[in-house]
Amino acid sequence: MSLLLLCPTKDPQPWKAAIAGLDPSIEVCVWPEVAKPEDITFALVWNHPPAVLDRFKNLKAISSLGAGIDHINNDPGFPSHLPLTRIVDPALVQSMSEYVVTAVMQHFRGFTTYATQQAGRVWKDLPPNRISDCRLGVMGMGVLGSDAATKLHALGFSVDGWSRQRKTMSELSQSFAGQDELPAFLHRANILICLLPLTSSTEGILNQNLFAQLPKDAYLINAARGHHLVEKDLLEAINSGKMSGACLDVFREEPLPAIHPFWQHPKITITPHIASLTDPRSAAHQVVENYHRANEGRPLLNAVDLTREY
Ligand code: NDP
Ligand code: OXD
Repeated sequence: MSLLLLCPTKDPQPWKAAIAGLDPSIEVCVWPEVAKPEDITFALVWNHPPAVLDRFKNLKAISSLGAGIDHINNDPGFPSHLPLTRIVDPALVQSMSEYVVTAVMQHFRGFTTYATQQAGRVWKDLPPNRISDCRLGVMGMGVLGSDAATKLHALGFSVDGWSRQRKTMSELSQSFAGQDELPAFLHRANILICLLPLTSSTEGILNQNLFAQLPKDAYLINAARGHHLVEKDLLEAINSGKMSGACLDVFREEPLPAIHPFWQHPKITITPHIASLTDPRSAAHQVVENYHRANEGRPLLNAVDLTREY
């Protein structure tokens, strides 16, 4: 029995150290150096090459290294009969809320405009904003969205949420649910924050039709997945003056190609998919626990319901 780190874009050393610190008896292999593929019973996966997973004939379960599982679910070689788990971790939640609060505040306090002014040595104030006049709309009220909404509410913002099932959180001004209530949710969102999983229902959801339903000068924060956004529709909405800008952490192609128009756009802030990075020091515990559970045929922590795709 061995645990495979199948995460070519991540440094394996912190994971190896964290796993060894919790259980030194676990044999950890790092892709592509796998001497005995038949020994692999559990795989921790991130940005893996497609059609590799089905080479491990004795796999009992697969874990995403992150909260999202779309990268595994969308792999045609994914052995979908196997249980799939994802990371649910307080450190990941905290880090995402920090990102979202930062992105909201930098827009709300005009820091993007002041950065442009600084480049031209311009000393000019923007009209004051009142926090109570700025309504935020959080798309995706799961583990990450609900924490971000709570922290933004604590700062004084009016926060709405949108999800499949209605929520009963006192921090929300209103909880909107389902496709039918999406227009009402959008009509009042001055800042729209996307924390949805990427599924067949949410792919391309941030498009021209959606932007048209937002108030004038709305701002977009997308920290979910690049494929939620129709990039040319966002450029059009910003360049036409309909939207005031965007803060984007995720892109259809990552790394974002050097020629991409987002790089130079004065109203778009870009971060390189760092909104919330899984920290092995806190997340390895559930991976080790699931490794043992999978080998012993016990129910897994943070199992994904593949029928809903998240
Ligand atoms: P959860 O599964 O906990 O929450 C997903 C939320 O989205 C739920 O509230 C769910 O509704 C809602 N939802 C799903 N489908 C729909 C739909 N069709 N219509 C309306 N609402 C929908 O996920 P997390 O909060 O843990 O993570 C969200 C995503 O964030 C991840 O999938 C990942 O892509 C992204 N992410 C990005 C990171 C980054 O660094 N940029 C880091 C970590 C995650 P309901 O509650 O009713 O089920
Ligand atoms: C995740 C991510 O899904 O980092 O955890 O994108």
